[in-house]
Amino acid sequence: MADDVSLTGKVKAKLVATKQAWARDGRLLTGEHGDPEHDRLPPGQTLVKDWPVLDLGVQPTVPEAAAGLMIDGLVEAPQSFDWAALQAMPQGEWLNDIHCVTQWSRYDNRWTGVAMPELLALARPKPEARFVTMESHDGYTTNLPLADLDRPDVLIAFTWEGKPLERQHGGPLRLVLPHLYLWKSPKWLKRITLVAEDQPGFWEVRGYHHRGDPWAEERYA
Ligand SMILES: Nc1nc2c(c(=O)[nH]1)N[C@H]1C(S)=C(S)[C@@H](COP(=O)(O)O)O[C@H]1N2
Ligand SMILES: [Mo]
Repeated sequence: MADDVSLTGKVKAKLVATKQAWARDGRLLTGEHGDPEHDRLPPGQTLVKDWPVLDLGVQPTVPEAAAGLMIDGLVEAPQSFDWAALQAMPQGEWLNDIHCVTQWSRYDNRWTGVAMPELLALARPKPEARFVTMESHDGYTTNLPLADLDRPDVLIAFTWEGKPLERQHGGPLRLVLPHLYLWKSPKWLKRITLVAEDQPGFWEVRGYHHRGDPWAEERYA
């Protein structure tokens, strides 16, 4: 699968160092606990109208022929969906708000894609699977409790606002997981591995929270 993928750009070492320092210093923390029932903006966040691009600086070009998703690890039936298989799954539409730990939030993003529980159900998680690690074409990794992935509001997205997802935002496919900070939503996703023990990913080993609930300001570990 990865053979057709070309990488452009190089890792932004300065951005990584800055974000690591934020985690060390506990930057942006307000100490408030937001209430999603009454508020729309989580504590410490700023609303933006445009859609910022945030990544390590290495943006892969993934042709549809090379795009797909593997679901493996602690599952009864490991899956390897190619692009056509993903398109053949039941498609849905979602509208949600997204929240990046570097402080911006963006309201009313309209996506189409496939609901994550539909894909996980085909793989049939084993009872001992409690966490996932996710891997992308740029080498990025992040981790989650399986329960946070296996929700009907979590999707593999192919379009945004009616257009194919742009490469800079993770096209041709990315995860969209709106209830946690956006670093838990890998762009250019290629693999989800179910595991028994939590395994920290790229930002989590650099001081970021293992779960990342924006309402509880779970920015840092
Ligand atoms: N593959 C990959 N996915 C990633 C990242 C990354 O560097 N590589 N950055 C994360 C971070 S920190 C954020 S805030 C969002 C940004 O998504 P956007 O660029 O579409 O706004 O992608 C997340 N997913
Ligand atoms: Mo982010």
